Amino acid sequence: MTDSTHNSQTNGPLIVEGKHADNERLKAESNYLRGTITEDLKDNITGGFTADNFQLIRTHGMYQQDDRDIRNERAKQKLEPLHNVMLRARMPGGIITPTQWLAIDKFSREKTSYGSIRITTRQTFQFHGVLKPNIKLMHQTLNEYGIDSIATAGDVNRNVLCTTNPVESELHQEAYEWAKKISEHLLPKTRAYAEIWLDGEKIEGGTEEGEVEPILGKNYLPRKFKTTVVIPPQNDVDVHANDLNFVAIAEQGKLIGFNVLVGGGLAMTHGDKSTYPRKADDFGFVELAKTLDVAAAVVTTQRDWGNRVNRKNAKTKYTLDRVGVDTFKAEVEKRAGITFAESRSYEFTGRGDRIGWTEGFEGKHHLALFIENGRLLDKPNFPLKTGVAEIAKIHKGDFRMTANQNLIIAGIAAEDKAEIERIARAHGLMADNVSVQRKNSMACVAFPTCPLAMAEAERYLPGLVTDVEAILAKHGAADESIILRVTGCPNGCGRAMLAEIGLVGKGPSKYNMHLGGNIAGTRVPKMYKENLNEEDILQEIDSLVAKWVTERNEKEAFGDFVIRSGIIQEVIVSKRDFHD
Ligand code: SRM
Ligand code: SF4
Repeated sequence: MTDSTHNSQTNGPLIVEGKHADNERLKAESNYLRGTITEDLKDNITGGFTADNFQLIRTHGMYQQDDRDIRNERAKQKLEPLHNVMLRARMPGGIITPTQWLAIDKFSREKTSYGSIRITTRQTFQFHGVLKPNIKLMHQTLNEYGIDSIATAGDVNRNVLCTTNPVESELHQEAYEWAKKISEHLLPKTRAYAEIWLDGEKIEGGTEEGEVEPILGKNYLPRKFKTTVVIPPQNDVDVHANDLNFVAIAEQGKLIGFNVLVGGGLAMTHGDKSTYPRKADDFGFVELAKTLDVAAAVVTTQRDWGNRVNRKNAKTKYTLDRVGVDTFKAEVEKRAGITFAESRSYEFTGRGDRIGWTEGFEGKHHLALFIENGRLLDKPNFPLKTGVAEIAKIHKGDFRMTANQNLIIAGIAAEDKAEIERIARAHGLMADNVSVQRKNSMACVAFPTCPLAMAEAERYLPGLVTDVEAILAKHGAADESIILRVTGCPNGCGRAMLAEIGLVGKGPSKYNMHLGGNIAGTRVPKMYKENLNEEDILQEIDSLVAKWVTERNEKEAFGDFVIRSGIIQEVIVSKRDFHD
């Protein structure tokens, strides 16, 4: 089965005319992402970055933040917010070595205010709370260990995801190599990062568009851009959240090419019907040799046709809906010098990580650890972070961060299994009583660090899951689960817009409830009830679960049930159905 939905075939203008958003000016004037960041770094009067640099540091993988729990208190004391940066590393496929892990562990303990390592929904880690005097040191430390944070934020192609399952290792290895190649190919070519953070040799920026950035251009992309390589039947990377996806097609275990899916994305804005989550469209199959050409062609088409006037409608998903899927696809074919072949058959059957031990290729063992919300921190009785560091000290394989915010200790030799499990259990990283429901639940960061959060997410999820576990048990379904995701605002970082129950922050302790995603992650859920408080949410889940367990067909998943039984309408074409 191929997952094909041509969302729309409109033929709107290729270019949106009008006054460009201010971000376009600042990118154009930035001298290829340099701005005046170096000068700003020397300014000790403020802990933050000023003017355009506030935005430009994003293209170097950092966001300026402050602790929202103490913001009002500091304002009362007439103090500037406690500015710091969050850093997000570039880790295609989420692979990190034990030596690299020990380095980031040390930095997070010694130089960040929160002391945590946060595994993200896009297979990498974030530091939160790095003060200005430590920023350069941070980049230099990471660089020493072969890690950078180039283009993990901003209007560029972000960290490239790759299915994490190491069981079919030969195929995974090939797919991972492509994730790395695509990441490198689409990376900004400017030397700004090396110059600013690593004291690299200064090279003049170039003046002609295309001279320095042949793919991204002088103004970079109209908006953020996200890419995955996925190995069916696992859809752990959630392809429909991404602008560009390469679905690995194998014959006799060897990778032969990719089906290409374009135009997924999950964000929306409350009250703005021109924004909506949207699934990616299937463009067809391409042979391996043309992979990078296709990647560049999709990126450059979006670069040239994406909306630079209104950032809310600037992502690839809106470009496809404006110009028409066939028009966009034909342009990609022209630019890549190919004709897409008919998509090869594949099927997605799930998205979760196989928590616990699995045995794979060449007699190696893998231990997937469930990390709630991806937050690695030493908590009383749960020294999770120390546990991972202790494992890193003896582990000879590597670590793989998953897009479900978990961590796989991959490639463990048989003789090391017992000791690694002992360490994991002793540090609270492995427990037999974690429910399937908890493993299938996810939340974004939200408070206290995210400036856009409207409601709690990461801090709300653990208690909510305990309540949902109790509801399932009450209805005799303790061993079952519903894909439950919470995001603190409609940007959707916790991918609630691909969940069976998705909660989207609306205001303090208020959420919109969406229903109807499916297990495979190929359906967008639709709003069921608006502005629910935490008590309402539990009541709604209680009555929905009661109906599900009594009225469902055999083995019918919750998300399928709510659609079949008419509780919610299926979203087939987002632009038409989502706000309907
Ligand atoms: Fe996200 C912005 C956290 C995955 C859609 N996201 C943010 C910021 C940086 C807030 C900001 O702009 O100041 C958040 C920082 C919070 C913090 O304190 O750490 C933030 N996003 C995250 C992470 C850490 C959530 C997590 O719990 O793991 C994820 C980091 C991924 C990474 O490593 O790169 C994260 N963000 C996502 C995803 C999910 C995905 O990609 O699979 C989405 C939805 C998919 C999509 O893009 O459509 C997502 N984040 C957004 C958006 C909305 C973009 C849009 O199309 O409008 C914003 C806001 C923006 O860009 O204007 C945003
Ligand atoms: Fe912040 Fe909203 Fe993303 Fe959550 S969904 S991390 S609240 S931007």
